[in-house]
Amino acid sequence: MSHEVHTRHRPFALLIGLLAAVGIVLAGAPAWAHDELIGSDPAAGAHVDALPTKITMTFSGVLMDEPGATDVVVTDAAGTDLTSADPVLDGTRLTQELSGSATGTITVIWRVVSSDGHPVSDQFTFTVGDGSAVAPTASAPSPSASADDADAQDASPAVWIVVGVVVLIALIGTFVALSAAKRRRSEH
Ligand SMILES: [Cu+2]
Repeated sequence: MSHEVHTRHRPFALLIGLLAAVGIVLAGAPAWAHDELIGSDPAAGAHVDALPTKITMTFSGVLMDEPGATDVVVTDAAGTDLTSADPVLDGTRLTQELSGSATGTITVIWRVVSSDGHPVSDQFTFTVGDGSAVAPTASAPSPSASADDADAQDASPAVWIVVGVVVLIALIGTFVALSAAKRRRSEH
């Protein structure tokens, strides 16, 4: 996004800045918060011995359970679908049953509707089998998987609100400037 400020329009730029600031404050209100994936089993990036019979995902808020709102796609490296039923949503927990004995990199693509009514989606992978020469670690798999990719989405609401406010003000400003120019022209 360009932050160019034309000196001729300095008061206008100041107005945009003020309104953008208001937008940022509004964006911080809880009503704008999206639910995010806070953990899964298997965790993102985990190595497991065999394909589990199900994947569970835990979200930061109670998701909206509407027809078609929730979707989970689980595939192996070849793109084979591994799901064996529709995903089951229970409050903050989403469960997807799997079938088969796929190995290698498993990709989980999910889409849910956040408690604020907005769709949220992302994906993560985990690995079944040792795949390569990677020695399995003796420790237990860590149950708390942070969804790294989800963080990137968190910033977007505030940014888009600011962009929206700036665009709106720019449109109003353009309209006002054009009307003023037209008025001036007709006066002479
Ligand atoms: Cu939202």
